[in-house]
Amino acid sequence: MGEATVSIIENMERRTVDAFVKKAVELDHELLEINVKPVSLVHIGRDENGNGIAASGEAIEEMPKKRLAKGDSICLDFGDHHVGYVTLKLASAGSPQDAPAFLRLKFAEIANEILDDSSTYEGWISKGWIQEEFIHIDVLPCELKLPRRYAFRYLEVYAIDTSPKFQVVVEDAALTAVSAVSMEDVKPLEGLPEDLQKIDRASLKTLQDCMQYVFEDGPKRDRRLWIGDLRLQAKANYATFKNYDLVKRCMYLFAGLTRGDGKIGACLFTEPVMQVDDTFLWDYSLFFVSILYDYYQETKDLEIVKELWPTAYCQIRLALDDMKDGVLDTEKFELLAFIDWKEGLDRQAAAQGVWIYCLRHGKILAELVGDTEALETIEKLLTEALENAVSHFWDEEQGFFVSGSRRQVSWSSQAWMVLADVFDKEKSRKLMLHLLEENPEVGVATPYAYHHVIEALLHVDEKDKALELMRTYWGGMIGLGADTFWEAFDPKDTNASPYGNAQVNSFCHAWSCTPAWLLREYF
Ligand code: RAM
Repeated sequence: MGEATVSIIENMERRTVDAFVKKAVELDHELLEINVKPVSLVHIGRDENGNGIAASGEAIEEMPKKRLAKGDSICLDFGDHHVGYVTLKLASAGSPQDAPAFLRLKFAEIANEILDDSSTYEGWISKGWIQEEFIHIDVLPCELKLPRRYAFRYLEVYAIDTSPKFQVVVEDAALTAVSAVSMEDVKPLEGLPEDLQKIDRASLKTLQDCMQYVFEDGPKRDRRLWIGDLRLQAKANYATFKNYDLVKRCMYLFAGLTRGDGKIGACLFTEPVMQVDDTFLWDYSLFFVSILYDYYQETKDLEIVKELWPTAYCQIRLALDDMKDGVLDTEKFELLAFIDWKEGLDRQAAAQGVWIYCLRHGKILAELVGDTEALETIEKLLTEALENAVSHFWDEEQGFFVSGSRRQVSWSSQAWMVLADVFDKEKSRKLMLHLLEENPEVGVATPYAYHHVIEALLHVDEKDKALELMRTYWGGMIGLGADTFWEAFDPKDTNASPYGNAQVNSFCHAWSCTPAWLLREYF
């Protein structure tokens, strides 16, 4: 091909890509706003296991009567998890204000965060995510309008210092909560036992608070669009809020903001400009195929499939670059595929499951758009992938899929191979039961991976077992006071974090919202 031809093709591709971003921009929207007031003052303490709990304190009407001198604090409870902007009306009491009021404000999604001491934080991601402000106020009274958006239920106001002569008074507090959707748009599930209703409610709230200008992974952190999270959010959204435009917008963004090599990045930023991040996760880029497939199944919108199919198919072809001998080359980089944050997890077998799962969806999309060449390629890849799943990973003696050179048996490997339909339903069912019985040590670290275990159980019609796990895992978070579900949860270690310290964990995390979908679809 001559140089001129290449550049014409490149320009054409560039134009399509720009057109996708333009379409995403056209689908931008105003957020819904609601005004929320704190409902009471609470005392934050610890239960017998050391977990933070909020004990009911005083009526909110008492707040303006409180005088905060050096070392005093109050904790406002906004009654539920919210995402939004806060304004405080502050005044002084006592003698004239003869020094700045020096305040610390802590915003907390769960009670534990109020008890955390940020000065001890030594995790590997930025401390900047901790929702805490240190503020000097020279002149009281004042209206303190905080510029950041916070995700929280509790707000602690702590007077680091005033002076011996004056105190600070919080006269009023107001929150403008924002989201793309309203909780009133979804009918809560009726007729279910109370614990499941609570799980459903917290799932819906999680999803609502993550639905902003894009589907965010978590409104506390990272506050951006991750494609692995988007896949589960979109499915939960179809069963609940049904905001199709937001999914469409996010698909256009990923398709319009691919990396230089055509790969879809793991996440993207919408500010200060729209740009793809340089983090790449092999499974995440493949999920673009599944997201498009799911969108079609829900809306039957063939036009968008035609438009985005080339981008989707490109992910399948580019995925081959990272494969060796028909499986993901994890020797290249251990975290080439995400799968879960579980420490020590070997991701190769689970990645094979994802590969097959996405190829199956790709095959249906290729048929739909009539791309016979792609269809032929995908069919070939699928046959090979299924053969490799068994020849590389199946251990007949143990009755499990094993992963990597360590031949590791993990929950995620089994779940993904079942979701990929490597075996027929009955054999997959037996595998899942064997998994529950043997309970291999390499379990899961996040609701994201736990979701796939539950979905695999539902896939083989083991509804009771699925429900049992949902009740213990998601119910476990409810038992610890969750209003929304968390990014990471280990029932045996409530302080677990993928980041070396739970202070930066997100406690309203998109990928944990799936019970709202599963309960509606399967029960
Ligand atoms: C974290 C976020 C996000 C997830 C990635 C892989 O940074 O929690 O939700 O998709 O990891």
